[in-house]
Order: sequence, then C-alpha cells, then structure tokens
Amino acid sequence: MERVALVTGSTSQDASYLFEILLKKGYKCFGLIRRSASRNLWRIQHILDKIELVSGDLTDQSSLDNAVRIIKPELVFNLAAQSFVKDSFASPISTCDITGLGVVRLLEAIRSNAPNAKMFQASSSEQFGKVQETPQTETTKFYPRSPYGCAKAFAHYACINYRESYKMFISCGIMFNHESKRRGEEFVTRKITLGIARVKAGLQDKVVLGNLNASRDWGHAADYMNGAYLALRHSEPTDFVFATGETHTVKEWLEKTCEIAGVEFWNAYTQDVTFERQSEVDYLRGDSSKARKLLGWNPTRTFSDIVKEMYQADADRVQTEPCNTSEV
Ligand code: NDP
Ligand code: GDR
Repeated sequence: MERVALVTGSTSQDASYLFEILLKKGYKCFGLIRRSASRNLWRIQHILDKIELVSGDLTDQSSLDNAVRIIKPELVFNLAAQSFVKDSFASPISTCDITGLGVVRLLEAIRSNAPNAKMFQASSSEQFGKVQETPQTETTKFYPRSPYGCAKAFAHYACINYRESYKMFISCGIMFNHESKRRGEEFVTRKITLGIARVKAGLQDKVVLGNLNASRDWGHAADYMNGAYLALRHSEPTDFVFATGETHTVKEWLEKTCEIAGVEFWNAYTQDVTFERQSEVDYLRGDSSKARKLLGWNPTRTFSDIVKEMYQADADRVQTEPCNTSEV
C-alpha cells in the first residue's frame, strides 16, 4: 500500500526539509497551503513537481476535514502556525486562532476522517518561556511569555488530551530554535546573516537589532525535521525535546557572523527598542536525552556550521538580489 503523508505549513522552512526526507523514504507527499495573493513557494520550488499541494487553512474546519478525508494520510505533520513571536503581541487573537485553536481543528479533522493516522505537533521551547529549570526537558513546567508561547502550550496540551482521550497516535516535538539558509528574514539569525552580508557588500550601514542578551539553543532545521520523522516511527506516541544542549546569546551570533564576514563587530549594528519584546524569554537550553536514547536522534551541525551556512548563502544572494532588510 502507498505510504501517504500530509504536511501543513507547506511553505515553511521546516516543511522544505521534511518533504525532502519523506520523499527519500518513498512517501507520497501532500502539502496543505492556504490561499494568498502571492504564493511564497521559493523554499519548495525544487520539489514542487514531486509533491501535491492541497488548499486548506488552520482557521477553517471544513477545509481541514476535506483535506484529511480525501488524502487519508498515514502521517500528519502539523508545521503550520503564526510562528513569529514578536508579531504575536500585535496579533494575539489571530495567533491563538491559528497556532492554538487551529491544532484542535486539525485534531478533530483527523479524529473524524483518519483516526489511525499518526500526527506530529510542532511544539516549541517558547512554551518554557521564563524557564523554571535548566536544562529544559519534557517534564519542565511551562511558563510562556508571549501570545505565541501561550497558544503553543495550549496546542501541546490539546494533543496530549486527544492522545489520552481517544488513543490517537500523537507525538509532540518540543523543538528549540532551528535555523537554516531557508529561515524567514524576520527571525534574528537570518536578519543578522543577511544584514551583515549587505553591510559587507556596502549595501547597508548597520543591522538594527533589539535585545542582544537573550540566549537561545540554536540547531539546524534539517536535523529537527529528521527528529519529527523519527518521532512518528517510534513505537509509542510521546513527547520529545529536540535541542543541541548548547546555548548562545544573540550577541554571540552577531559576533560569529561578523568574524566569518570579516566585518568590524562594533561598527556593524545599532539597537532600537522597536525590536524588543513586551516580555522576553531570556535563556533557553534543552536536554534532548530522551530523543537521543529512544530515537537515536542527534544534531549533526554545530553553532559555527550553521552560522557559516547561513552567512555564505546570504553573501551569495546579495550579489544577485540586493533586497532591503532594515524594516523587519
Ligand atoms: P515558518 O514561519 O517558516 O512557516 C509557518 C507556516 O505556517 C507557513 O507555511 C505559513 O503559510 C503557515 N501558516 C500560517 N498560518 C496558516 C493558516 N492559518 N493555515 C495554514 N497554514 C498557515 O515556520 P518554521 O518552519 O520556522 O516552523 C515550523 C513550525 O515549527 C511552526 O509551527 C513553528 O511554530 C514551529 N517551531 C519552529 C521553530 C523554529 O525554530 N523554526 C522552533 C519550534 C517550533 P504562509 O506561507 O501562507 O504564511
Ligand atoms: P524566537 O526567534 O522568538 O526565539 O522564536 P527570533 O529569532 O525572532 O528571536 C530570538 C531572540 O532574538 C532577539 N532579538 C531579535 N529578534 C528578532 N526577530 N529581530 C531582532 O531585531 C532582534 N533583536 C534581538 C529576540 O528578542 C529573541 O530573544 C523562534 C520562532 O521560530 C518560533 O516560532 C519558535 O517556536 C521559537 O524560535 C523556538
């Protein structure tokens, strides 16, 4: 029988890597995509002829019911979300509708139309927020610090509740920050690598940033999507932390990028409170022992590898597309 996977958030950084993994494993891949005036397909352009896109929106129950009923997937990966933390303060209602309630809509669509499907939920280290212990594990108490973090925590508990109430196979991956050359330009890592590439090319004076002291446990998106795939191959549904166990400040990311670029760090940036959060997550560092032990999962790229990959891709890109990032 053909193995069929449905991925929501088809245009995301993560879906682009997950589709590559699933295609290699022989899955027929469907990607849920919402309507938009201009489709944002650049991350999956190279595999568009190998996957099938279906219309659907996490805010619309009937579109999810239809997609799951027609596709009858064996695996469902829920990657769709309003995922930009800063914007969640400006749009708390729509963030909670998509990132929180949207997950319940998807769970209902699966329960009604493909109850034996296995589902992966993209949970987030933002659920730990003001951390209650370090390093953070699957059992660390949540203390979210943004509407996004609250919505993800709600979605996480909803998944556990459906797993326990209806015996559905639902696993949550509590993923710490993961980056790549396909990362959105609004996130700080990409803002820095693209901004410094532009500074180096003489296209921009400085990168304008907010809080440089926040610490994040940064890994690579391809590694984390391998973890998502492994989580659904595991014999039991459960929750896994995916993290490197290493933490670095935003300032360290900036310093490393400047070092690679050969740009003077002190001259390369300014700070503006516009880019600060109403309430910040100061420090994250995850303990992924459970995933390492049960799934044989390991992150394969170092902090330095990731910064280099992203800077190099952006340095190449500014030669052909000198776009402006100063507003994000
Ligand atoms: P992106 O921000 O790159 O992509 C988000 C995706 O969600 C886009 O495809 C977007 O589509 C889609 N989407 C947004 N709203 C809706 C909606 N109403 N209905 C259907 N689709 C929608 O995400 P990432 O690749 O960074 O992350 C993937 C998932 O993992 C997200 O759920 C994120 O919250 C979570 N996560 C990410 C981490 C990270 O560090 N990257 C860490 C922990 C969790 P469109 O193009 O139409 O906007
Ligand atoms: P985060 O990622 O909020 O951790 O969420 P982001 O890259 O937006 O911020 C990381 C840290 O950098 C600080 N910062 C800035 N951030 C942005 N975006 N722009 C700036 O100019 C800037 N200056 C400093 C932030 O204050 C923050 O402390 C990401 C998303 O992918 C979520 O969807 C995911 O769940 C979590 O990672 C884990």
